[in-house]
Amino acid sequence: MLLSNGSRRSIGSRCLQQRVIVSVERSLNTTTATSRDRKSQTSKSSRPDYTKFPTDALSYHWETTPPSPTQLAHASKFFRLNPPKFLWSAPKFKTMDFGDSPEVCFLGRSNVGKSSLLNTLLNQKIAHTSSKPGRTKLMNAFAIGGLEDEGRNRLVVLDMPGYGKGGRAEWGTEVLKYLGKRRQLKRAFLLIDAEHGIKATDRQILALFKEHSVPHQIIMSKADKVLFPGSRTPSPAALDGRIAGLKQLMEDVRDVVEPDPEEDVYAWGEVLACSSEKWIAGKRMGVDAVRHSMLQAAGLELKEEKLAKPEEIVPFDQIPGLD
Ligand SMILES: Nc1nc2c(ncn2[C@@H]2O[C@H](COP(=O)(O)OP(=O)(O)OP(=O)(O)O)[C@@H](O)[C@H]2O)c(=O)[nH]1
Ligand SMILES: [Mg+2]
Repeated sequence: MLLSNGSRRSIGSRCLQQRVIVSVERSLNTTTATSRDRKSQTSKSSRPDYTKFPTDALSYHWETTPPSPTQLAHASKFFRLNPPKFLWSAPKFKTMDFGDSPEVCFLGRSNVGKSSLLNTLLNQKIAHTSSKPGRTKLMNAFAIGGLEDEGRNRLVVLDMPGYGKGGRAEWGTEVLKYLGKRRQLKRAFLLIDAEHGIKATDRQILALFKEHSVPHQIIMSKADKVLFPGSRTPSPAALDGRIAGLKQLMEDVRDVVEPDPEEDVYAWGEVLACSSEKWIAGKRMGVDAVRHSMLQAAGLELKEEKLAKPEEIVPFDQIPGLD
């Protein structure tokens, strides 16, 4: 299946990943501690150790291969080394700046967490956020990899106003123009709140993607609210159950996003779940996978073939048994 950025996806065999559910390890045994140690260990033991959290719980790939740890590390480093620069804000499509850099945008209902995720992805509080819907009122563009458009390692990221409650009809018109006309748009990331699932307005956007052949991918935002609701540390069994619930949700999303794999060629064959707030093993949950996906959309990801060692070429006359 040929996608707009020219890459080919393997289809057919459903990539049903084996669910590796590992229990949450509780930290440190405190029985022989001195009082100072005990104090520090108590604070540590109240924080669960999620280093064995099954990272494959945060994504569902049916036509793609999950990124390798090296690719994830590369994506993380790319954004660390390339801090974002504010480019422009535009109320209307016709007032947007044009450039040739590859572009990705973040769309979704108001309050779904677009601006927060962007700040997390870009390692800077550069986009405005609020607990009230309707905070982002303009289309805001940020450049990764320098302000000058030299065509190398430069990615433009757009934070869009939300739709639905708190959104405004005129923003919808402008976003629609953008989706229909923007040549540089390599992938639209549609955020769906993991707690609330797909709504009617999301389905309308999905229909627009289809109508305008926009490459798109679903991101389940605020996954912490599903996996770690409340302040109590979940028991391993409770966490396992919630992980299974999230997986099911992602599978259900697939059926809405890509009911016909032959026809819906612009739907990227994976769903990623993440959180802008929850940390696991020193990283924000699922965020590097989203970074990798952004780079991949722009052709800037670490290509796996670069990692492979060149194969040794055996001359024909030295192949055993071919005398
Ligand atoms: N628990 C949790 N809360 C989040 C997360 N991401 C965002 N929030 C909260 O959700 C609220 C809305 O976040 P924003 O990033 O402003 O949402 P938005 O989609 O940009 O909203 P609009 O600009 O109004 O369209 C804020 O109170 C955030 O703190 C997350 O991953 N987990
Ligand atoms: Mg916003």
